Amino acid sequence: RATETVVGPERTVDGFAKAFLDELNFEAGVALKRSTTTDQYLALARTIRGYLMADWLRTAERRRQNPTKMVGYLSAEYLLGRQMGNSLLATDLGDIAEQAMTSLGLDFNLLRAQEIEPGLGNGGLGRLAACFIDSLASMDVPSIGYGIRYEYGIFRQTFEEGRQVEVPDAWLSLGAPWEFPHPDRAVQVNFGGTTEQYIDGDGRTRRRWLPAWNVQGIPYHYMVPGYQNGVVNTLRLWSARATQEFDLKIFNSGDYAEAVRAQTFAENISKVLYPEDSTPQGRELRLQQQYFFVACSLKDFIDRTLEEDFDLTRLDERIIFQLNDTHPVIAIPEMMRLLMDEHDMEWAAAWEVTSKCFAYTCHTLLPEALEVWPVELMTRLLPRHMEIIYRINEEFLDTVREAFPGDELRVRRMSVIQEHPERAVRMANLATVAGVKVNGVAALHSELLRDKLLPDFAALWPNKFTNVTNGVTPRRFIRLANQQLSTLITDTIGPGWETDLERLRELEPYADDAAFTESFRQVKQANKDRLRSILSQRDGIELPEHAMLDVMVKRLHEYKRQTLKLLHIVSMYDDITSGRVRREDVVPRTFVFGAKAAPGYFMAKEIIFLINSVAKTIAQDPRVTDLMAVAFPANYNVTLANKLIPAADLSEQISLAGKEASGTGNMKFALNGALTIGTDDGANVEIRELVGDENFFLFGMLEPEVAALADRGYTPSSFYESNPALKRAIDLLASGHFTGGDRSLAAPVVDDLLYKDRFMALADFQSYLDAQARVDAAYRDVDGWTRSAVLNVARSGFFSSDRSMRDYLDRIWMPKS
Ligand code: DL6
Repeated sequence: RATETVVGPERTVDGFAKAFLDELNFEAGVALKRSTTTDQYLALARTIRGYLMADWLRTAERRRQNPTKMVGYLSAEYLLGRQMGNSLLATDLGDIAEQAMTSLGLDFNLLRAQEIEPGLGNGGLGRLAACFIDSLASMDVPSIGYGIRYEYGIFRQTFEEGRQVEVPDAWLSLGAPWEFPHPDRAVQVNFGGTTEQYIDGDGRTRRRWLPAWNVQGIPYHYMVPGYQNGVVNTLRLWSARATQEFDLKIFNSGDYAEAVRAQTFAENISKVLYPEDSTPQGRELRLQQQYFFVACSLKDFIDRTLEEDFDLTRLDERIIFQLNDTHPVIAIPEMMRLLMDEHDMEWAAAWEVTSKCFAYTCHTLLPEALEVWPVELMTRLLPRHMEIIYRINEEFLDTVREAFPGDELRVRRMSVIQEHPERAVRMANLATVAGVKVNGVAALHSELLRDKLLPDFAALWPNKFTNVTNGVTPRRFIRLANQQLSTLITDTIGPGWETDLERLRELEPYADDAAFTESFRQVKQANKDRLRSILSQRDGIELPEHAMLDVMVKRLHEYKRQTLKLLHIVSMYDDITSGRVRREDVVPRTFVFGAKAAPGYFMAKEIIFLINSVAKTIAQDPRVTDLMAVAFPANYNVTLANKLIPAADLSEQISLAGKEASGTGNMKFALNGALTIGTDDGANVEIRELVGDENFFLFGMLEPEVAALADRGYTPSSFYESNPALKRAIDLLASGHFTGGDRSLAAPVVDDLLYKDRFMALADFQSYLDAQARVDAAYRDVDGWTRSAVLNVARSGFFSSDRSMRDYLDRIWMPKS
């Protein structure tokens, strides 16, 4: 039999052009001169992926030949961003592809712009997962990502009269050239029904699940290329399909809706990304999604292991599943069920291995964001799992009682089952009980997680808790996003920094080099010019040419405090229009916001409306247009982030201390030479430590001060009464000046700030204003600012997601000891 050797297309302009035409003519069946831009985009994508294919097959074969312990990243979200640029970078085919397209008379950049990014995530958590799988491939770590192939990802945001309107994200509408469906490898997933006791063939009493309904999980494979290293890992996303086709008999009787009812019901499971961020609410479909994808993934992995004839009692030698937040935690009872009910293991043996196969990452500090599932729902949807959870809990609580005799309050706090306000399963507790390790995502977060969120668990198992500070991939967020900066870095310190980001340190001496800093400034200006032209074309937003670019992009959430930013803007506007400051003393600024609000989050949507109202009023007021502008381009996503971040001068990271678990945008900005104005929160703490106090604008209460103020009783109105600048800003907002004279339109946000202000924006206002004054002074000193910006780049190498992966490997996945 001939041996299979997979050879990709030739790496020449002609070879590329030929492969492209083959795709267009023979795969799509279209002649070049009759082809549409979409045809050409699809053919280009398929051509590029053709170059990755040989590496993909080789990587898989190499891993099969030498099976070792793998990392299974279980995440309900992957915010991948566009694939084409990343694939071109990974294969180093950019120039060849461009020349090939030009040789065929095609506009390469126009074709690249056709791609709709797969927005299969809500925000930071999903983007982090995408950075991590990029790093794992770039570091050649045997790993696989598992998730859900949502038919509709995060909604597309539009604005109507300043208000957010959500439009479905039909990201698959042009076809999906980056995915490989494998319906032949479908997996069955059961739901509902009951459980029963029975006697098995060996006379043992056992329990089993008698499910009521099922769906199929179809795997879709995505390539995850490493950076120019010949490695291509796999991301396996599951799509739900009905087990049975539609009912032909009912269809023929004319009741079309009923005929496809079961199909629609099943396919709903992977239809839409759950539109929540940080405040998950228990909804049945969401639990179905979670169970659906972990059931598919665990079965998939166990089947692979069995192909190898591997003893499942040693499964932990083959896999460590990282649980990306609580969304995949139902994998724990599912693993127990699989091992016991389908692979005949006893409880003790199954627990022994299960409790070595999972580790849990917590991504929040808001207690309300810790998922709980009502026992009623869990019992109805997953009755066997509920039984298993009860037993895990029973044994766990015995351990607690043994360690802390007579402390029933502690037992109640630690129980996997909460009793009030309703009986529910606490997924974070379950993950902590079963996980080998629990980690937070920045040093401060891990500390607070251990000491404030899960202190009882830390008292029982201090060694279970660890930290891995988040990171971002330098490939996408420097090389792809900021090509000019990348070239400057490579010209200065040589190649290779993309996979060894600490090498950016070598730039430090250049912070005082006149030629380098001049080039650095030119790069920033070019990125600003590019952004101005993109926003003009994309959103019809015209930005002034010369102004400090002050950017706040992230999900809209009260704890992130977009309102504090808004108060600063209003205050600046008020100072200028009332003549309180001399015009020549004002440092012109352009403020850019990018933020989506969860569709059901009332206050977040009111804040968006108010920002847009302020932006509009400012744009129409000739007294200020030469000094300030506010832009809020709709639909902030990974693609826009890549254009915005490299252009920014100032990065706004202003959450209330103790509320932002880490942040990753903060890292991307620093790496692209923006200075941060920020609180002592999340990864800001580490950014400041690394870049140096003098290159970071710190403000606001520290976390213990926040806690002390909350304990004393926080009354926002007292800050309003005692601070004239704050009072003026709030009064102006409340007056209706920005809302066409209608006070009621500003009232929801203003009243909330005055009477509630859960995240203490008013308490931090003065400190924020003072820090902004320091920003202005620093920006006036052009050389000093550039120096700080260079040092931010040079000292932020720590925030590569490659480092995060090394930390996970050393501390959690494959510790040496
Ligand atoms: O760890 C990734 C990202 C952090 O950078 C953010 O600080 C954090 O808010 C976010 N968390 C979530 C999930 N919230 N909950 N649960 O998106 O994770």
